Amino acid sequence: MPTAQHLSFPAHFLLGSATAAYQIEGAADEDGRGPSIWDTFSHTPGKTWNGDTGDIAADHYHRLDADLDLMASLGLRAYRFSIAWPRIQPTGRGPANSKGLDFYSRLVDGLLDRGITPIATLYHWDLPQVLEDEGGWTNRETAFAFADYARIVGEALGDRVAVWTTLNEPWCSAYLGYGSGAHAPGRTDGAAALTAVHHLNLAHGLAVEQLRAVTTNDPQYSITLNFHVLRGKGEGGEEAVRRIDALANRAFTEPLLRGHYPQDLIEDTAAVTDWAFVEDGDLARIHQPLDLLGVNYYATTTVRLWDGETPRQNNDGHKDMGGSPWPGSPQVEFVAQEGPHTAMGWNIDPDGLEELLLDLHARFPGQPLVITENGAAFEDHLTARADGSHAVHDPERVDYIRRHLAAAHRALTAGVDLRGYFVWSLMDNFEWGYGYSKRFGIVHIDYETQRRTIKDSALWYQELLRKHHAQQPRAASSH
Ligand code: IFM
Repeated sequence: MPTAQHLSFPAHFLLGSATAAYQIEGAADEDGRGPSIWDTFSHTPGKTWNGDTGDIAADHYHRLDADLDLMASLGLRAYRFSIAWPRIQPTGRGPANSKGLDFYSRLVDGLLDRGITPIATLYHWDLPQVLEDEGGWTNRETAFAFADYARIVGEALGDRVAVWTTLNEPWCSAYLGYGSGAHAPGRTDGAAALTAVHHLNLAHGLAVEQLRAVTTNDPQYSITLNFHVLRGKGEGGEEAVRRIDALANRAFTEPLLRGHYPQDLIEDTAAVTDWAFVEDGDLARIHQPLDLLGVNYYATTTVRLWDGETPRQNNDGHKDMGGSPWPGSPQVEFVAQEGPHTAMGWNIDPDGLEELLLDLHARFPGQPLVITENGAAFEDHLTARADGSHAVHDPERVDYIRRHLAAAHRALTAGVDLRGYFVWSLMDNFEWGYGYSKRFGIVHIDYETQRRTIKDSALWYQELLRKHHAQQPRAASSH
């Protein structure tokens, strides 16, 4: 197994792992949780692989203590999880459901008791279905409902959570949810997708305002974006990159970090929308100081301008469900990436991560960054040992994580203010439209028995964590 010995990060650097509520919790109908758009979507025939749903998932809701012990046994000192809005407000509005809050309070306390820093994401895609029935993220009111939800959660956990992330990958929520139809709620309307982009950005700003007003432990505030690292091909490659960069990256970074939408984005999408959904004052509210910018990175994307004659290639790494996640840019073609690939069909390119970090550092000097997701799905095989225990030998995942950590380390050495790395994911889980067919975990889940098996990648990570933490004492529990 490759050694972790040569990767040495600064003592304050957070090394952790990440999950999301709908992907692991299960207990979809318990303790007052209301339905989310992912319940509706996954229960709709043809939307997910094999008709899989998150009804049971990794049953984390019922196995909280054992999973916390598992994290501690791996030596984790930081854990990024998400809070399910429909557990807190089953219909997306109104008073808090105390049983929902209690679950996350126990999770946070359980982490702190084990010396693990809690990093909470408020929204990892599970919008209460009632809000979607009123327009979802195309309805401006959803942003204000989100702010109320943020306040409720902040009042309950705002004395203990160290880092608040408002949204995870709003690109996916907007463009896959409302443009391509690959994610819940499964709409295929480019104008709706762009409207959702703005309301998600607004929701972020409003939520940070609310959190700041109620938290008491001086936490950090962040948002996580899934950046598209783009390579242009052929004559029109540069123009193709510009267009997709505007839609995928700058539609978020510019309002969030600079307080405006890019002019070229507005022009590129003029035939789709007039952007009238941006109201006076919105951009000032979106443009909040961010303590951390979360970076999710898995692969690169190659684009070129379509010649209009040969069949248009659409290899953007997402399921084709009929619509386009690229409103206003039908002339851009997504070219198949050279291998090697993961089980998702995504190319493996650690240099892309280094390039991204250096680029963000150059464009937004002084903005601290954290890698909130990086990891890989591979075809894992559970093997039985003579003593009856189990193992998963996943050298490709070890290699993937090791090489991406090395790329992060190079960026750090080059001067990027990088504060941490979170492997996706702690455990195998519901991979959205791909259901349980893709395994990203460093811990294997047997979905029949819910048995957890530590993969070789987790053992490798444990060794890295052991060496890293040898530099610093364990933080005392602070609750
Ligand atoms: O599983 C997802 C996660 O929910 C968001 N980021 C990408 C991961 C892998 O597709």
